[in-house]
Amino acid sequence: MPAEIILHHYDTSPFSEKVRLMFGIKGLAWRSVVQPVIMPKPDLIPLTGGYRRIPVMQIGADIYCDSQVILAEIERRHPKPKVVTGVDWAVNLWADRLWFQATVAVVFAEMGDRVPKEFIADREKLSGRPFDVNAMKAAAPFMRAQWRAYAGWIEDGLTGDFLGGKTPSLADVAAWMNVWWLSASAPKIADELLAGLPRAQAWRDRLRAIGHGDRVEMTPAEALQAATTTAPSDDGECAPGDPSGLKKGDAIVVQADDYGRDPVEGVLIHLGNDRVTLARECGELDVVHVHFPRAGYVLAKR
Ligand SMILES: N[C@@H](CCC(=O)N[C@@H](CS)C(=O)NCC(=O)O)C(=O)O
Repeated sequence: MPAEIILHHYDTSPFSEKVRLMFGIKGLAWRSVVQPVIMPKPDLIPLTGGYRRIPVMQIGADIYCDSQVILAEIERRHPKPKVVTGVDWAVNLWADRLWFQATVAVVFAEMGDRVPKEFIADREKLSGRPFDVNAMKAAAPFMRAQWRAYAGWIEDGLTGDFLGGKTPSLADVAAWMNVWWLSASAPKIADELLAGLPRAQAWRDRLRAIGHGDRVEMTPAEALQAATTTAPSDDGECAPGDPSGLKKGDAIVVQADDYGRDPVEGVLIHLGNDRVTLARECGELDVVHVHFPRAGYVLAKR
């Protein structure tokens, strides 16, 4: 029996929503492990080796960190229907970074005063910057204008039912996260910012109707067990001439280049333009392969 797809996530996580929608588009069955919204995450860190962000996908002893590599792996294992086309990955990074920054500012300008202080302290540690609700309120008019400009691109890009044409593409999935989160946490503002954009509004309803595939809950202990009873899926290969100069077997450290930069150490086993994989041995787990995207991550020799 093939190993199950396990998603470590929590329901309010926008980056997880990208993956849940991808499961819906592909019609996949998956297991859901709900992780805490703030540190500590004692059931996640043993799998990732230090990476704390959400979502993380696990298939047996393969651990995929970051929605970029998660979506790429789902597309690779389940190519139908095809979701990734053209320069979708570039659109994905724009939606993850520029558009998301605007969404964060607009959302927390609205609900920042109601957020528990433990959450604020956690996110300050994660970003290395103050979580300043007053600054977000002051920036809100500018950020709302940015958000509206980005939503306008969606309106203009919708020549069919989806940005991908007749069927949803990765561009739809990437953009959806921002619209979904704002609509869920500040519905009145979302409606204001989508006013006069009828195609974007109908697109939001269409994506919402797709759902999340077939979700069944799993305990963190079962997920750890799934990692110990399987071996990683393949041995990987390192493309010669990679600009990093790194070679298979090197002891390396990988970390995000934006926030949540907790380093993950391991032995390099796969290096391509889109993905880096390291092998880690950890305690009661034998060997797990931990996969990260290249775009947005920094690698160094230890
Ligand atoms: N580039 C990452 C960003 C992930 C991210 O920022 N996730 C948020 C939740 S949506 C997070 O991890 N927040 C801190 C936490 O949950 O501990 C990705 O695409 O997965």
